[in-house]
Amino acid sequence: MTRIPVSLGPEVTRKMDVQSELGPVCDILLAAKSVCLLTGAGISAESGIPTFRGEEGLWKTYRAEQLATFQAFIQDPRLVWEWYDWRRGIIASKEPNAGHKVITEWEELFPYFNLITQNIDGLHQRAGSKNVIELHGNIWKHRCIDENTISENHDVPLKEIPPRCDKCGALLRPHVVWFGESLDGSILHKSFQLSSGCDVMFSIGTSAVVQPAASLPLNAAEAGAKVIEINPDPTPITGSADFSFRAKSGEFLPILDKELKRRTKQKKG
Ligand code: BJW
Repeated sequence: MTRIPVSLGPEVTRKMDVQSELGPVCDILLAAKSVCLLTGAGISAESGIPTFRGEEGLWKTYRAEQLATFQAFIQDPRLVWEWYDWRRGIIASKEPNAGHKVITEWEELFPYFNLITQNIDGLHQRAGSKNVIELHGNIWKHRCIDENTISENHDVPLKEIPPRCDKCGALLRPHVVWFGESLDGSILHKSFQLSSGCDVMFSIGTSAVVQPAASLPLNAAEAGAKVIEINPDPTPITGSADFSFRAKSGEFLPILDKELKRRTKQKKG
C-alpha cells in the first residue's frame, strides 16, 4: 500500500513533484477497462454542503438517531422534515465543484465507468453525470409511507411541513435510506457486481464507516481491483487501499485528470 500525503495547498504543491507521484496511478488507470467510483459526503464538501461526521459534520449538531431513523420520523415528522427542509435549502444554494465536474468527464474517458454514490444531494447529476447509482436515495424525492409511491419535489422551502400524499393523505417521507433500513436490493446487488468486476475502484470523500456501502471498496480489493482512496483523513479502508491520497477531491481530481489527459494525448501523438 502506498500512502501519498499529497497536500495540495499552494506551498506544498510547489515543494512536491506531484506529477511523478501520480505516474503509477495514471499507468493503472490508462490500462484499466473498467473503473468504478464510490463517493461520499466529502466530494460535496467543497461545494459547501456539510458532511455527516467530523468537525463541521451534521451529526455534531443533531444526533443521528434523533433524525435519521424511521422511528424518529414517526415520533416527530415535523422535526425530521424541518431538518430535511433546511438541508434542501443549503443544497439548492450550492453548485457542483471541480471534483464533480472531473467525474462527469470520466464517463467518456474510460470504456466502462460506473459511479456509485452514498450522497442524496443530486450534485453529481447537476454536474452532468448521466448514470449515477444512488445507494441512499435522493433528497429531491418524496415517498408515501402508505403506498410507497415516489414523487419528485424541488420546492425550497417546502410548501407544507410535514408534506402529505396528494392521493391518499398519508405522510410523505424523504426518499432516503435511514439507519436500520435496507438499501434497495437491486441497486445493492448491481453495486456489488460492479465492484467485483472492475479493475480500479476509487473511494472518494467517504469515512467508510456506514455499511454496506463501506464494503464496496473492500469487495473490489478482494476481487483483485486496485483501490485508490482520496480523503484528507485516513479511514478504515486506508489499509486495504493500493493508493491513499490525503487530499481534497476538488483539488486532487483535476490534477489527476489533467495528467491522465496529458498522457492519453502523448500516447496518441
Ligand atoms: C473529504 C473532503 C474533501 C471532507 N474531499 N474528502 C452495528 C449496530 C447497528 C447498526 C449497524 C451496525 N453495523 C452496521 C450497522 C448498520 C448501519 C451502519 O452501517 N451503521 C454504522 C454507523 C455502524 N447501516 C445501516 O443501517 C444501513 N442499512 C442496513 O445495513 O440494513 C441492514 C441492517 C439493518 C440493521 C442492522 C444491521 C443491518 C443503512 C445506512 C443508511 C445510511 N444513511 C445515511 C443518511 C441518508 C439520508 C440523509 O442524508 O439524510 O447516509 S447516514 C449518512 O452516512 C449518509 C451517508 O451517505 C452515510 C455515509 O457517510 P459519508 O458519505 O461517508 O460521510 P461522512 O461525513 O461520514 O464522511 C465524509 C468524509 O469526507 C470524511 O472521511 C472526510 O474526511 C472526507 N472529506 N472533506 C474529500 N474536500
